Amino acid sequence: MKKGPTKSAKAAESKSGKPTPPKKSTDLKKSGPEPENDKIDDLAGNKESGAGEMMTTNHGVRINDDQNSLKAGDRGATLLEDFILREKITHFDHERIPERVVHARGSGAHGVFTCYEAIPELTRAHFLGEAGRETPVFVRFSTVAGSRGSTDLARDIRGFAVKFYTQEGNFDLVGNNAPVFFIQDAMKFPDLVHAVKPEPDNEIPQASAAHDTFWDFISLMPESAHAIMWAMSDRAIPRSYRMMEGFGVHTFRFVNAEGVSNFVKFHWKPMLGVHSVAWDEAQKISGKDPDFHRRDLWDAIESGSFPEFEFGVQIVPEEDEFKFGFDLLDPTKLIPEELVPIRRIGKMTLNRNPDNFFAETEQVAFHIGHVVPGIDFTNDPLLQGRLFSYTDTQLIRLGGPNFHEIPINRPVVPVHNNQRDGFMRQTINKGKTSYGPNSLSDNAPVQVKAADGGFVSYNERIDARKIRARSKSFLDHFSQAKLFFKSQSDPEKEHLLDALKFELGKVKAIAIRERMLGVLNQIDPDIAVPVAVHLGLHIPKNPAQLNFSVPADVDPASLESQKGVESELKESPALSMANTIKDTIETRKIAFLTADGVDGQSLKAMKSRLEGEGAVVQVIAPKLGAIIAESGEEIPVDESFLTAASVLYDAVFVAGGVNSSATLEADADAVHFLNEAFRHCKAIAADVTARQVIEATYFNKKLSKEQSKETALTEGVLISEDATETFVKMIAMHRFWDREKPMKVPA
Ligand code: HDE
Repeated sequence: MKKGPTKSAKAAESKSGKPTPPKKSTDLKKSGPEPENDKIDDLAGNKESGAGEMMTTNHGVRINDDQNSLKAGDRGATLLEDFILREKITHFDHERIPERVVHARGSGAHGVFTCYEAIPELTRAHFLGEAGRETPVFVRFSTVAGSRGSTDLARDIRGFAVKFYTQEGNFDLVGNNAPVFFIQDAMKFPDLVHAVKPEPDNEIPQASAAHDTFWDFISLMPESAHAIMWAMSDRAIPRSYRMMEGFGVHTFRFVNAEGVSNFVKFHWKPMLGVHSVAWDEAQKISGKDPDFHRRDLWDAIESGSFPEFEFGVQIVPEEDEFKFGFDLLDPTKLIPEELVPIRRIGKMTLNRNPDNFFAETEQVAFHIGHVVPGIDFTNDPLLQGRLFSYTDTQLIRLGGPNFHEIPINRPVVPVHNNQRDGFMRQTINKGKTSYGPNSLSDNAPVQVKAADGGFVSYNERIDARKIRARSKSFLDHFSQAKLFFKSQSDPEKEHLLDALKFELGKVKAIAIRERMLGVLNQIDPDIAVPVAVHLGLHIPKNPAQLNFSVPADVDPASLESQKGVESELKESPALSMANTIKDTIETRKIAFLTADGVDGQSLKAMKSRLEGEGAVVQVIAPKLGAIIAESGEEIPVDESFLTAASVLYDAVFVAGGVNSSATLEADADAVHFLNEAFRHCKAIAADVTARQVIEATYFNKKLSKEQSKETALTEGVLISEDATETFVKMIAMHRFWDREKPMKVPA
């Protein structure tokens, strides 16, 4: 991760930013002083409000009075003639556009992608063609089910969409933070989304799958079993957008200059590791700070701690298409990393926040069909359906066929074709010809040879009958769901079971709960039994034949014997977050609990050590302003116990000082802060003179009698004269999940 002032953001940007489009005589004069605005904004004539700028109407007429409407006398009726008022109100009336049908809640960032090494043997894509080659990107992270204003911490899959502004046009990798999807065929997508969205009669619940219609659908769609495992796992409550993996989900194709194709799965690997929060914590964050992920992303970039993700590919040669016990075209299956290792071929660094949320994050239009030469599609039936949906949805959401002209969607290379007119057309095309072939303009624009970068679809042989069907190779729905569960650490398994108990516990219809137990039992009785016990139900002995993924004329029972091959792996360690990166505390937020009389020296020593490692420290006290240290020095306070909450931090330090400790020990909010941090398995350290504050907590009696630096690394609590080194290690471990169940405290 790069550290440093915004200067480095600018430097990275000017190296990597989009090339300035050629100036046109019609361009408006640029008024923003920021150099990065040169790239996208020039053509659009965008402006940043600056000192001394004169206010005008949208047509450039200078406004003399922006306070009063035009009236018939100062106490009279408003006149229809007031074109300034009407323009202002009309614009306001239309300021909201339809939100995305799914993925409505999102946050964006600009960045740069850097290629590690050329891979011409795999793909002719120019942006992957040279070590060190930089390509500007825009990323949008999102939740799926909730509305635009919903909470970031909903249990949900996260969208992970990246637009690469390459020298050969835009490439959009529109992925998720889970490698598999709920359904196998695009035909079922509207049903899935209708089921998960708030119920149509009362629009309840917001941003949550924990309701009858979702589980009704899922219980009838066994192909969703694997994705359900991911959605019920801690992956669905990430600590940060900066700490999640991203997946292209479908199998794509790489195609090289000779036209040779390999199958490819795309991956994003976060440099800070993959981390999550606790479910109880997620629910509380949703109230304390529903913008938690948005704020986290924004703050990290503002502070110069640029989020970084490595770009990885799994390559499967064409001849190995049928080598696996699952179908590469089935989007409910992943390729275990243990079978096909991930090759890391580049890195994405997010180094600039958007200037305007609406213009960029809201108006960005991704499309799985935006590919560049060297990247191509497979026949995954979900992928194929997506190829239609994305442009179609932009037509209604962004108001017409010219959304590609919105600055955030423009390629950095010139656009020439015979498409014209339509709502909101920005380009002023000159000349008489808008057709081809033509002789009046020398046949321009001309087609481009493949050798000169023209896109040529992969020459796949197709020999088939027209048919509505599901391939038999798609019908094993449970092997990989089981593989996922078996590969989790014990705490992860517990969390997944708790999530199922919670979600199904919110379902009102007993028949749906029971049917779902039948499905879970087919994945693994180790899942179904504990969930059934919690629900107080029996697992159905003969689960109904649930395969609805067949046409009306086929008897689902006839498919029983057509299950796919069991996964060859019993476990895949790469699927567990327990095996992620745990060697950095960069950007972790640490709460320092303090009060008047604090030992300023020990506080400062700890603060500078943690900040030196890239962590963010905030001083929290009973009230805002400043605290007076033992020495009489004033130490500024960042948050009070009223404005802060333990769920917004990764770890807690109780600073030393006799008076400060006495105050904190007696302050119920301070003690609650600690209890809650403990319940959520966070690292806690206290100066030795603050022992009494720890003694006031519920968890004190659960700690080992003989405490040491060793017990600190298993229990996650350290009381010491010199806590710094061990505390850094404890924070880097992220959470002490193992203590969660045996040492649970009320908080
Ligand atoms: Fe999407 N999806 N999707 N999707 N999707 C949209 O496009 C759709 C699917 C994903 O930040 C929509 O512009 C269909 C899989 C992301 O702007 C819409 C099908 C994956 C985003 C749409 C799928 C995704 C979207 C809504 C099944 C993971 C947010 C607004 C055939 C690989 C992009 C929009 C952003 C958004 C359709 C399945 C990822 C309606 C029909 C699988 C990250 O077009």
